[in-house]
Amino acid sequence: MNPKRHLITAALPYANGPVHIGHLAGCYLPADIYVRYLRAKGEDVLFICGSDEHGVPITIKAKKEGITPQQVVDKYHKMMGDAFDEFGVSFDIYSRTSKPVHHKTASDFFRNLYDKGVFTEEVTEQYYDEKAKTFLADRYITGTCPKCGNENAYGDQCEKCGSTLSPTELINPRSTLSGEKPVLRSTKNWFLPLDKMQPGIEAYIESHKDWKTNVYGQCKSWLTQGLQPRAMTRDLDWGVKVPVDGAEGKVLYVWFDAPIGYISATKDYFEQKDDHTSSLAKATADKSAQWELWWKNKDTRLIHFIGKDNIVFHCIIFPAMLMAHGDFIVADNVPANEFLNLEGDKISTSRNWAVWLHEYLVTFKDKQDVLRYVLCSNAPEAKDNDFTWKDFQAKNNNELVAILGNFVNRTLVLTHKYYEGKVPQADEYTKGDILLLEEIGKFPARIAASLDAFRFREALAELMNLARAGNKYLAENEPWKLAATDEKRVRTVMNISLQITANLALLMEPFLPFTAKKLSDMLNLGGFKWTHAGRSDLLHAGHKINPPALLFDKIEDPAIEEQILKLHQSKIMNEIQNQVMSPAKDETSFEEFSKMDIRVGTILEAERVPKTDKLLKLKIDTGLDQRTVVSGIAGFYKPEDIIGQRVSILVNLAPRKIKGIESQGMILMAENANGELAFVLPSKEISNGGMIK
Ligand code: B3M
Ligand code: ZN
Repeated sequence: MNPKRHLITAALPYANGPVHIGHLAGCYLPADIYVRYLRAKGEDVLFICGSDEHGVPITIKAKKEGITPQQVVDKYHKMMGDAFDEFGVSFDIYSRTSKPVHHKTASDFFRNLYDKGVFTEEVTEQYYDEKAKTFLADRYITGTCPKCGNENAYGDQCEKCGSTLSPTELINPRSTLSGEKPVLRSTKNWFLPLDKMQPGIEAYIESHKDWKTNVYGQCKSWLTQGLQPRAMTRDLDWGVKVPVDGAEGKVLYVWFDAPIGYISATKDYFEQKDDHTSSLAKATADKSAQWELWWKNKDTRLIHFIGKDNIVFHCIIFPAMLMAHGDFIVADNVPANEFLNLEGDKISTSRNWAVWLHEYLVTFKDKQDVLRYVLCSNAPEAKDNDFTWKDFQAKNNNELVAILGNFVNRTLVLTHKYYEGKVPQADEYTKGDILLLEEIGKFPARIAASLDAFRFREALAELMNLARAGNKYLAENEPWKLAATDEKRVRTVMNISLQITANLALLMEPFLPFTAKKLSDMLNLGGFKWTHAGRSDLLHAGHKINPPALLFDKIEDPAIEEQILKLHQSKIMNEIQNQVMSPAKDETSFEEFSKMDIRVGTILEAERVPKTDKLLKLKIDTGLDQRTVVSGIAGFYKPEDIIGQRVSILVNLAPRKIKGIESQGMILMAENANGELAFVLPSKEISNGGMIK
């Protein structure tokens, strides 16, 4: 298509917690880079986002924090909006789904489909809490997992074994609201008959084989399994009320109303600001005509940036809703990313395993672009990826400082040193110069091709290649060596280096907007845009540039160690909080306890017990003797690592045969919440045979 305008949406994040690096890398950063690129090219763009303020995630958070759902969304909507702002995510509007304009839009949309007879009504049995007098969303029910026996599984999922569950599968279900056993009650809800809509959806997906493989593949797999009707209403009191008779106590399913949030945010934008520069929009004074132009005109290209867990909602359910309505365009592309992990572990708000944007800025003040750079260069575009602090430091020090910053700084410092900050006139170009200038001319199209294909890592890598080319050019020509002997050549080399610097300033803007601004200001580059990049006459001879300042500086070890320490503390806090305490044992007497002969000893030899996973055969010096003990620690310790290890050993335990070996005693081990074992040791050096009492 040859679009007249681009409507870019980024997933509406739940307003139930601050923004972390996973959010940024998954969806907001690529969306922002793409939007900045389109704007730089002079395209007509609208960049839409807002907080998703409905659904069970919000009510659960409210319960946890002991405040109302409204207080939850007010708090986090503000925090999230501020964080996006601080990191340069340049939404045209950051709206919210608790606004009246959204309630009306979503409610009207539902009513439109209802009046057309799109929904089917179904009565199903749902768990009801008789004490709290409410139906229970899946997350409000806990019970024993039928698969692994975990006593704290949720109605939709067991977090211990990872199984997807339905509430009725739980053994011994309990309501988290009252602790009571819930009862099944019938309730009527409205379903979107996706089964009947499958052919239309299928045709839509098939016409988009150009989508990213992960996105197209997931859609295909849903279609192959066969779409099922899905309830579009819920028995819940937080959300958009279902606008039909007989629906008291019901709200729209959050995944029905949230994507409509893109439409209401667009309306909100035009209500707040009626001077958008779209030529057609300007011509129409009528506000509704303005938002409708963006949502109903076939010349609009709609693109949803999301994370992979939202694919089905954006590629199947929302398009099905839009098609059933009939007035709207559907997405032309849905460039979903996979997930970003943190130091090898899944990012989690509830486990506080995250790097929060607002906290990042406390340590790394004014280093927004460093994070943007690291997250983009390591973006989980085709598969899940890992963020580590060591890698963050390496990318800053070895790439931003050593390549980009170094090239720019050398160029600007020399320009000031030799020419008092005035761009020198180039003399004759060598063959090499001409080749290089030709090469520079190709960068914009190359970067653009990657961006057009939503390959942001590749685009950023190209940008860095331009800086590399600059460094190579300086290194090969060594203007600092020629300064005294070949004044003409130095002028040419410096002129070309300055042109590369100016090109970098233009081309980096979508990725590193803060640095681009800083560099453009240093170069006095006003007026030039992305579309001018590739040229070698951006800076005319005599053009005055400002004194240089470093674009990036080195990040030292202590700052990184502090971040790693913070994560470790988080992990320990989680362990403590999640520890399921074994109940206290029955009382015992001192006499009983005194019968135990526990000594300090040392492991002399260790080997695996053949054909077992867990057992090690140990030879231990107990101070009294040397004896053999079979111990179930092979899952945690390698034989070769524990020779010489001090231990505590129960020496008067009756011997018994384990796998044909006589075990003469037992090593004492401590166990943490994850079932990991550690040796129990005296806090001071006590020699073998020392008693533990
Ligand atoms: N709030 C889920 C999420 O934050 C959901 C996205 C809505 S997009 C319309 O991942
Ligand atoms: Zn389980």
